[in-house]
Amino acid sequence: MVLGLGPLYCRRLAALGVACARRGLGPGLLKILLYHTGLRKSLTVQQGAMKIELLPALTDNYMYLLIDEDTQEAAIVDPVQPQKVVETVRKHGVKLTTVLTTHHHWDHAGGNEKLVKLEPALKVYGGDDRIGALTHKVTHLSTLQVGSLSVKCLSTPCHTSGHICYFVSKPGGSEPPAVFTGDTLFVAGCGKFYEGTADEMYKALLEILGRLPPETKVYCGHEYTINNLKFARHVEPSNTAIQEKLAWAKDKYALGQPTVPSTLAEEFTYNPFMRVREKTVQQHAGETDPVTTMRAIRREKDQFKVPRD
Ligand SMILES: N[C@@H](CCC(=O)N[C@@H](CS)C(=O)NCC(=O)O)C(=O)O
Ligand SMILES: [Zn+2]
Repeated sequence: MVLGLGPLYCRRLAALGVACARRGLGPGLLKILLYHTGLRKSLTVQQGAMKIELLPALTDNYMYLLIDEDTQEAAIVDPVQPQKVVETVRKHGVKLTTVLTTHHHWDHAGGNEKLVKLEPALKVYGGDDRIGALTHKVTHLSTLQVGSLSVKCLSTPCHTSGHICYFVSKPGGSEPPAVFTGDTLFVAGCGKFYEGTADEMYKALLEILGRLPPETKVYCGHEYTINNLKFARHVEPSNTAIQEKLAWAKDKYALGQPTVPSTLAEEFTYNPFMRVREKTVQQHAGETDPVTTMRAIRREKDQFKVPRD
């Protein structure tokens, strides 16, 4: 179930989209208008005993408030804008106990110090000593609890060497689990290889995240979906899953709605970096091996000029 965007807001955004289109102003300008007028809105996803509020931050980041409905305890993922986090926690009337940091980059961890000043008893988790206000250093398969929810830490080095994804499930629950993927896995894309190799990203995407339950919902660190899908379409022009997802994402975007979450099963249909074992992707790269394909398409995306359509 997805809650959170009022009809008035949707109408305003739709009108803005139509006005831009009528004046011949493309999606690029609409994007600038949306982001610079602060119109990116939050969204709440109910997953059984888990409630997840998506909080847009900066230009295209997401913070996520994770609430355990059974105990009203909460965690925040990558709280780069602490004031917004505190306001959202108050709105829900929950007890914030935990910070889950995916990696040390400022657009993810840059709010930690301020947040712990506002909320001093917080436990701050992460996999890298460069993370501000860190109190609990985790490694691969470390576990922790947020109320009755179980959180499993998954080490996915490559974008940064200490990157952690957080897999959240309700023991005995029947609803799909969630995974917070930071800048390792995006909807239809992956993070740049700043501190790692193609081999590491292959392991992260295919052998760690790719082996989680296929229905797992994916909550990533940035709203990059449209640009990622345009690259995916360049890699696999005949893939209808990519074409359909791109049309869907453009509609979402015109309404100011997030394209997050996806699921792991969906990612395997349109994300070129999850599809490096497919012949179509390997042929595009001129390779026959998944890891060299990963390296080649990441290099290509680093240089890719996103078409304006
Ligand atoms: N703003 C650009 C990318 C900015 C950027 O370099 N982002 C980092 C994470 S903070 C990244 O890993 N991007 C993945 C990519 O460009 O494929 C976009 O819309 O794609
Ligand atoms: Zn980032």
